[in-house]
Amino acid sequence: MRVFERLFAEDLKGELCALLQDFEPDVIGVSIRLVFGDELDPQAAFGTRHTDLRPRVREIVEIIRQVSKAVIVLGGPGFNYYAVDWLRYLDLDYGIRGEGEESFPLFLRRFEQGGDLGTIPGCVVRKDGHFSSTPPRPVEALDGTPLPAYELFGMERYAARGITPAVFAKRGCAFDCTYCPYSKIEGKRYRLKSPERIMAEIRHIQRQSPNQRVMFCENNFNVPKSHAEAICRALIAEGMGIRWGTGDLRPVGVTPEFCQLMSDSGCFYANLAIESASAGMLKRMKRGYTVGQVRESLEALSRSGIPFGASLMFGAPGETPETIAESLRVLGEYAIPNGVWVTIGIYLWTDLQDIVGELRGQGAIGDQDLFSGQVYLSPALSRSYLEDLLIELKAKPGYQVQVNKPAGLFGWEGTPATKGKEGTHVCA
Ligand code: B12
Repeated sequence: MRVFERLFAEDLKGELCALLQDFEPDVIGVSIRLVFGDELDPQAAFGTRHTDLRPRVREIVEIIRQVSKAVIVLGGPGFNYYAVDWLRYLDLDYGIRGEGEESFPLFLRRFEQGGDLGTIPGCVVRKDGHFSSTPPRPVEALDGTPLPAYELFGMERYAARGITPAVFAKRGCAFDCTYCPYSKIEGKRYRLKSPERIMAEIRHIQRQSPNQRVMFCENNFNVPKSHAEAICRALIAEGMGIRWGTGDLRPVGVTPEFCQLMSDSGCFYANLAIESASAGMLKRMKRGYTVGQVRESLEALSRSGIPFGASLMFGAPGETPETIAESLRVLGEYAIPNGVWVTIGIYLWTDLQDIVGELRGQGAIGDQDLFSGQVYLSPALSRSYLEDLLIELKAKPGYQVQVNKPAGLFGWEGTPATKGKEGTHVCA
């Protein structure tokens, strides 16, 4: 098996063709991470970060087709939401939704030995112009999955770019936040990796990578809290000298004792995923915690010495200038060493987000094509208010703002906004 990493390609066509001609694979898996992503779109107002990445995937697939007869199979987090849309867009026959550890090897076995590819969990197949799919099946025992084949990736290249190796300590999410699809994708029941397995994974990373840091990449690192504590204790006991971070700490149970444990076990960074500090919005977004718990967490982290940041998400249904002011007031009371990341506008990725069903129910979006990118922004946030807000946020030390795709929003850039019923604005 060989891996081609698009991120490091300087001459995409030349390098990819050379690899394919040398290796001559029978099957090529293409992992799609993002549909709309991280790069600055120079056309967009106010430093929005939306860029349509689909043409880049198409470019890769077209290069493959020019030099290889291999069967192409799509997968990855950017594929899961859209499946058939991607196969149509790229004119391909196979993709696998969901977790790949069991399904992809099964696909390869059946491909080689014969058998029905269509019944493989998560498989989406086009046959005679018709698509059929089998529901994904989550991997039950994560400890039983092989350690990631980092030796195929050249980990030093990632380290040189400052990209930290990632560890998933569990899958699953018990919560129902209205804008997030995780609990539906991963299931509500937690499937935990044992601390022993996690330590083995970290040792494996240490052997392969010059990077002596890892990021825990699952949602809500501190849920279940006992699991997070067990990981911290195991890290202390192992004494590996590894430093770890998490991009998603839930503001519940972040006590001084818990912070101490995080700190003692080598935590170099934690993002407190607050999203809102308005009581009304926390309820509306079904975040499942209170402003009091947000404050307790900020208090404990502030005293812990852990370099932490916080994130906010503005613009969900019910958001008003007042609810935003409430959130900013709370955060303004604390020193947040690594700053605050503010996202404005809620991406509508998939029907698995409750907010999408809610908006469809209100007639605010119909059978709209989510694959082309849709963003929701509460209609109570007027254009002039948003312009002032952006100026206010950018003037705050340590605040970073991401505006999700305002193209067409309230006439920014000259395109009229799509106005839904009941005063909801949905921007395409
Ligand atoms: C960790 C993470 C991050 C971390 C990355 C840290 C790091 N060191 O890697 C950080 C915080 C930096 C990040 C940033 C962003 N992220 Co992010 N991130 C994730 C997250 C939680 C996990 C991705 C990951 O590492 N997975 C590890 C691998 C092993 O698991 P996996 O990807 O799920 O792969 C499995 C399957 O997909 C499948 N599979 C994967 N590839 C293939 C290939 C084939 C052929 C097959 C058959 C199967 C298969 O098998 C794998 C094992 O089961 C996902 C959400 C999620 N739970 O998937 C979002 C996610 C990928 N991120 C997302 C976004 C939007 C972003 C940002 C653009 C956020 C922003 N700023 O707006 C940036 C972009 C960064 C960039 N340039 O790429 C979105 C993408 C949505 C989309 N459809 O485009 C996701 C899906 C979250 C969401 N909103 O739903 N992210």
